Amino acid sequence: MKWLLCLVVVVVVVVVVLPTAIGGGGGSGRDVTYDGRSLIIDGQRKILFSGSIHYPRSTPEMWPSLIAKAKDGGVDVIQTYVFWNLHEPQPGQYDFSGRYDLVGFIKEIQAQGLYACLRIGPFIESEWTYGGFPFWLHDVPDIIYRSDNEPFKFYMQNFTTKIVKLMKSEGLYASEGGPIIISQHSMRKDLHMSVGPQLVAVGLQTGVPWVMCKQTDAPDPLINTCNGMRCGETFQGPNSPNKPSMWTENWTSFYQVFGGEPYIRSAQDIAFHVALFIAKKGCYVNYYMYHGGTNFGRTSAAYFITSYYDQAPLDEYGLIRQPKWGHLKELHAAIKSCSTSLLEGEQTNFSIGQLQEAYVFQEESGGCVAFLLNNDTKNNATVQFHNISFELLPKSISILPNCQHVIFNTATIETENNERTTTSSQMFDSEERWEEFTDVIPNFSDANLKSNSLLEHMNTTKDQSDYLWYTFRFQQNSSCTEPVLHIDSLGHVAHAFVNNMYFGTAHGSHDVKGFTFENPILLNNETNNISVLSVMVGLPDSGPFLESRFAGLTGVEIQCSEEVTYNFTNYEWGYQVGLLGEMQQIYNEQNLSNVVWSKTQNSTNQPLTWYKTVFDAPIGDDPVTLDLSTMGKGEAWVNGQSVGRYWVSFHTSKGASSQTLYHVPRSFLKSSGNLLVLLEEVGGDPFHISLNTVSTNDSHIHIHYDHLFQ
Ligand SMILES: *[C@@H]1O[C@H](CO)[C@@H](O)[C@H](O)[C@H]1NC(C)=O
Ligand SMILES: *[C@@H]1O[C@H](CO)[C@@H](O)[C@H](O)[C@H]1NC(C)=O
Ligand SMILES: *[C@@H]1O[C@H](CO)[C@@H](O)[C@H](O)[C@H]1NC(C)=O
Ligand SMILES: *[C@@H]1O[C@H](CO)[C@@H](O)[C@H](O)[C@H]1NC(C)=O
Ligand SMILES: *[C@@H]1O[C@H](CO)[C@@H](O)[C@H](O)[C@H]1NC(C)=O
Ligand SMILES: *[C@@H]1O[C@H](CO)[C@@H](O)[C@H](O)[C@H]1NC(C)=O
Ligand SMILES: *[C@@H]1O[C@H](CO)[C@@H](O)[C@H](O)[C@H]1NC(C)=O
Ligand SMILES: *[C@@H]1O[C@H](CO)[C@@H](O)[C@H](O)[C@H]1NC(C)=O
Ligand SMILES: *[C@@H]1O[C@H](CO)[C@@H](O)[C@H](O)[C@H]1NC(C)=O
Ligand SMILES: *[C@@H]1O[C@H](CO)[C@@H](O)[C@H](O)[C@H]1NC(C)=O
Ligand SMILES: *[C@@H]1O[C@H](CO)[C@@H](O)[C@H](O)[C@H]1NC(C)=O
Ligand SMILES: *[C@H]1O[C@H](CO)[C@@H](O)[C@H](O)[C@H]1NC(C)=O
Repeated sequence: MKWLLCLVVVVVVVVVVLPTAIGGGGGSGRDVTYDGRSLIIDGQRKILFSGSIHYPRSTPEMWPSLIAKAKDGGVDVIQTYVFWNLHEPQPGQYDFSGRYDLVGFIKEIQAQGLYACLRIGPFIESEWTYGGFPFWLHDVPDIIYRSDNEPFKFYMQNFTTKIVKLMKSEGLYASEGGPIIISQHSMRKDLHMSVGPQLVAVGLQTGVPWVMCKQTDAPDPLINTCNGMRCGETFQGPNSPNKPSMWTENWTSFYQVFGGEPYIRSAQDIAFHVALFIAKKGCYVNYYMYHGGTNFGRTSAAYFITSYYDQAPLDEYGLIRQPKWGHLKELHAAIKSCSTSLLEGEQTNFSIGQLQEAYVFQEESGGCVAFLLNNDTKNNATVQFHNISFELLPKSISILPNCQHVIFNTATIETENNERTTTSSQMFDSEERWEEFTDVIPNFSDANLKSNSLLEHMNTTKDQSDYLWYTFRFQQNSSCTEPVLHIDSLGHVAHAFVNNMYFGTAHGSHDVKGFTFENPILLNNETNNISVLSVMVGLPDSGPFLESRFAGLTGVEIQCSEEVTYNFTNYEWGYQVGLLGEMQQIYNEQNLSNVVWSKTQNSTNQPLTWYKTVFDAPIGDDPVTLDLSTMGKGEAWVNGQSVGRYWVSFHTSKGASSQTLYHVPRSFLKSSGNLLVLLEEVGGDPFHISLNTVSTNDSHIHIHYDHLFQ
């Protein structure tokens, strides 16, 4: 889980653009500095609430409303990573179009009057495929990622420079009048890495204090920050009195993997830990995530579902999640109402009971703020504070902006719950609707790549596809009475075909990637064609030595009888990267005729089958989602755009699918004649999928914003 990742030292470098770095710019720029208390913007200390929203996990059409809802929720700063592998698909070739329009996203933040925090990476982890690294880095000779390694540093600096120059040319740094007050050159330090590569970026002249999280010995001027769920309790504080206390990743929930349950973190728990962090002189809290969104296409890392942090204050679809959004909004307002005393007052803390504590900020002018904490998880506590008696709820913090009256208690939810409903818009249950194409199972003689060993999966596909066919042929030398095929794989999925017949599937999981396939098969007395389809469900995103990970088959045997076992591990293998339909891109309208489609008669349990149909968009503008609960495993495209990998047949320990609903952004749709293509690997029933709209029952909340973005 993610706590394990925290054993790996995490480094987040924040580049705060100093006024000295850019020459004034005619007074339109902002000065951003810091001291031991907080960031200082134009001479003013600030307590800032920040929310992570990742631009490629939604669509440009969704950005204005997401940002407006964050602003209305009391968020001051939008934080995003920069996704290297989206922007530089080939060395020196850049893409900033559509969902990748980083400049457009930052400009929308600016248009709505919020600040931005840009985490350029290059390593982002973030449950994103390959942690954000472009796969071509893998083939750079002698490269060792995230280390003091010249080839790595070259490409890292090359990309970082590209982004910084782009931001500068658009005038997006605060010092130029733009919204970016913090540019984190975020870099999770690997086990085998020194600080060296971080410092490379110092040369970028953005101007600059740096921040590193989970790095208590961050050398000056780097600011060490905290990541976690309970930074108020776990963070030892900045390592110098001149550095502010910042919490750069406070998890609002948790990511979810296929086979895993959703993680629900209560609004009360988040509010408690944010209030505690502020009480302990924290000045910056970032919600990771404020809106998680969707891992479209093949962008999620190994085994992650497409729905990302759906439990955040804004759900996957961008709908407000109550009471989380409202409770945090009230917390932000309570803290903002007394931010002068918090930032200017002298902080003391003292015991007001066995498990109760007061944190008080006292200004010379008389201003006073108190946080009264009850750390007893079960019982109310009656305490005396300033000669007034208070009854504190279990595990809660009360905020008293004048040291007399409670205006907010972290455990008291004033906001009503809301409920999300999906409304079926259409079914696909008539046979006339569907056509299908069963993909070709290649055999050894078809393979254009041959090798006398089992090749590593990623190095062979170069990430051009999730799919790699491993094929061989053989003639049995003795009669096989009960042949059993045995496959060892290091991930992630293997489907076995013998003489064009499907003999089953095996897979690993997020936590245990390796697995064994063992199923009886049927062999003939002539040449047998064995074709194993190895599938990856995203590249790894974390851990050391990412450049030398291994996936795919590692051993193959056929047990023929008690006495006879054939070992094909070192044998003549033939390979094919990708599926035929994938190579032909038959999910695009213009390529449909590249294969021959037939009417779908049998709906279920045909492996390796493509299905296509057309549908009209649901009326209205509620978000749209596909319910794929009757499918197995595969990928879905709408009008040529992939909504992501689905894997409904991977059940949790309680026997449920981790994800059945797959978000189809409104902007993917036209009013009618939308092409839906499903690739099903193991066998599913397309007749009983449905298209739904999603809404909540509290439509009284209206967020007003101008459509400033174009
Ligand atoms: C970055 O790399 C690309 C291609 O690899 C190259 O064209 C470009 O000149 C490089 N830029 C810098 C600043 O090294
Ligand atoms: C005040 O807070 C500090 C830091 O959290 C803690 O170590 C100390 O015990 C607290 N003092 C009292 C009197 O509770
Ligand atoms: C509250 O108590 C728990 C143990 O029950 C302890 O781990 C935590 O640090 C305490 N928190 C505060 C703010 O004192
Ligand atoms: C705890 O305190 C709250 C607020 O004062 C009160 O409403 C509630 O009844 C108390 N609960 C118990 C068990 O005393
Ligand atoms: C509380 O009351 C005592 C005695 O009545 C008094 O000495 C003390 O100053 C009071 N404290 C505050 C904070 O008002
Ligand atoms: C498989 O191999 C045979 C000959 O060995 C060939 O005729 C056939 O076309 C190949 N391909 C498929 C997809 O069966
Ligand atoms: C990757 O494949 C290339 C050939 O494409 C080969 O030369 C190289 O040794 C392979 N590397 C690894 C780590 O398997
Ligand atoms: C069957 O026997 C032949 C000749 O003895 C040998 O070349 C071949 O590899 C054997 N097949 C298998 C699957 O072991
Ligand atoms: C293969 O040959 C054996 C012995 O010659 C025979 O018993 C068996 O039925 C044959 N199997 C098939 C599938 O033809
Ligand atoms: C099959 O062969 C491979 C490579 O020679 C070897 O590592 C493996 O142990 C063998 N499997 C068995 C069960 O002997
Ligand atoms: C359709 O399904 C029936 C039974 O489910 C089966 O007998 C038949 O062979 C299937 N036809 C095709 C074309 O797959
Ligand atoms: C960031 O917050 C999440 C919870 O939201 C937590 O799981 C994670 O451990 C935190 N990061 C670190 C490095 O502590």
